[in-house]
Amino acid sequence: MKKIIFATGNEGKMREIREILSDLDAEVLSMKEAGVEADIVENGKTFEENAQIKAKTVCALTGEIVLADDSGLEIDYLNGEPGVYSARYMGDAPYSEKNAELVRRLEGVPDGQRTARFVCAVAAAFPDGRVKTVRAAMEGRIGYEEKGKNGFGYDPIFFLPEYGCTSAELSMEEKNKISHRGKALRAIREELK
Ligand code: ITT
Repeated sequence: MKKIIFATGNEGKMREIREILSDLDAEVLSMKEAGVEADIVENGKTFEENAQIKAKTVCALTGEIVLADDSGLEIDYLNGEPGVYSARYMGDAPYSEKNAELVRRLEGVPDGQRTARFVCAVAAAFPDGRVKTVRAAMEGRIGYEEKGKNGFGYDPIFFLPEYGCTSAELSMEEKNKISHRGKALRAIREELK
């Protein structure tokens, strides 16, 4: 069976990735499972650049097909912040504090101006040097407080108007059907067949 390494250390992402790629005729291994240790410097300016850096670095180290996800939350009222810095925003503070701070920064801002999106770029790096990159987004709004226990990161404050709940209140299967990550991975899946 074909082996694919997913260059991520984020377990929340990895759970979703396994479900989304479950019908792929390949064994999908996390970096940890593949025994890869790499301290990758994500110094790209875009989600695409960072996804490519991660995928290419691990592909060069292993000689295997490698996928990587670079994602984040763009809040329009904050000029796209935290964006590509979503993982680094407020350093090691727990997400309960990061979420509370973002809600605080939008205090008094009406619904119509609370628009935001989760963005995900996925890069696939192949041992022959080819690199393929796709991007997808999920549109929503910043809520007024944390709601829901599913998902990870900023999910509890990401309100989906059509569903009347946050992405942390959806089951993983429901989130994967509509999420930035689900859409990007389904788009790149064709390249892996
Ligand atoms: P890897 O680089 O090892 O994959 P990371 O967490 O550092 O893990 P990123 O640099 O891509 O990954 O940062 C993505 C951050 O964006 C992530 O840590 C969350 O804070 C946020 N994020 C992305 N997708 C999300 C989602 O589906 N739900 C909630 N938060 C998300």
